[in-house]
Amino acid sequence: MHTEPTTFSAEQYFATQPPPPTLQHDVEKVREFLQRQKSEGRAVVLVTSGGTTVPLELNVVRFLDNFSAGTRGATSAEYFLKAGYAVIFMHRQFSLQPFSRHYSHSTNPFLDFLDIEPPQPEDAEPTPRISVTPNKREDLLQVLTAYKTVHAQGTLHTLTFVTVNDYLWLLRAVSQEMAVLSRKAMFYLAAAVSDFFLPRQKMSEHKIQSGKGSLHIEMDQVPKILKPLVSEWTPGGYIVSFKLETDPQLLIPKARQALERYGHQVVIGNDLHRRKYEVVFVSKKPLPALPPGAVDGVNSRTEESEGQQESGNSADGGKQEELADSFTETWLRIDASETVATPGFPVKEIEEDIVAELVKRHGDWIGDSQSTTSQ
Ligand code: 9Z3
Repeated sequence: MHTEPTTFSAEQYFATQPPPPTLQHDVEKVREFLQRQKSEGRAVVLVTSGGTTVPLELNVVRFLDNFSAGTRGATSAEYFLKAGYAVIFMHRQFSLQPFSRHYSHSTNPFLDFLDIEPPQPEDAEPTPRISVTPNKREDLLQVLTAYKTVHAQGTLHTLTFVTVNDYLWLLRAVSQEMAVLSRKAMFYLAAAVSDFFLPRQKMSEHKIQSGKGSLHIEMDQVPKILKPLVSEWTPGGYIVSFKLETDPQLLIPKARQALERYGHQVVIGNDLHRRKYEVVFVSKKPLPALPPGAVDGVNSRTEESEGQQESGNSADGGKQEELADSFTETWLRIDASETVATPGFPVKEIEEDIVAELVKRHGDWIGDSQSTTSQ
């Protein structure tokens, strides 16, 4: 059967695609969490993390997915918690999570640093004990202490999604709840969300059969939900989206385009292969204060970023050049070698610097509104 592609506005999307069955329950829990954080005076950040799936059948056997492991989101959530934020961590089921992420990779499996000690003669019960390998104790103690503290304070709330549909419904519902925090809410949209989906009305009910030879599927575009997020669902929130590209020349033009379209506060651009040690903050002027060591993209633009802009221009007939003056770019870079575990050297995570910069900008943003309202 051939059907025409449909362009869904956000409104049409939610009117035609069904909500996930757990939505109501999830929203109630989020509401309770937010009320507590509000009464305790905390700022709250919604961190989205991991990839979304796009099911191809209603009784789903096959789906499209993407590469995201959830490292950016899980790592950033830890730094936000450390900075005193309460965190709603909305992540793809089974992707990395704050704290446990340190031990869930196959490069650092936790079973490898647990020892079995045989029972001692003085033990009442002749059962072996489990202990932590001595050279791993310090690291584990740090992670465990941070984890226990967060649990005791009740500052981390976790939600899960699998499909792009789950993600969209949850994002809308959670952001609407977060509106009660006004400027004290931050949105850190690091999840890698599919741009395409198969509407329920076009899905095959049962497993697609292989007998007909090749498979042709035409997908529709996922609606751009940043627009209603910014203007309707959570007015006042500080919104940070991510832009992922594999062609570095597109990074800044695309980030600017997103800011122009949606009118939010920051787009963090990252290149697929360089994302662990280099990102660029793109925002509208006026210029915020720069972090120590960061390169000012407007006043002392590097050769490299000039080059990126010029080649970005060709695609849009000079529009980028016109726009260049109203944007600022701040590159955050760390040494790639520091991101790899080396005995005797601490691993540096770029998320530490990303979060520090955002906490500062968000603080300014909250402060701005207080000075405006008190006037
Ligand atoms: C990102 O760009 C994230 O930084 C990564 C993190 C997905 C690259 P990992 O989970 O990777 O640490 O493995 N997220 C946003 C990607 C995205 O889909 N952005 C949309 C776009 O680029 C806009 S919302 O069009």
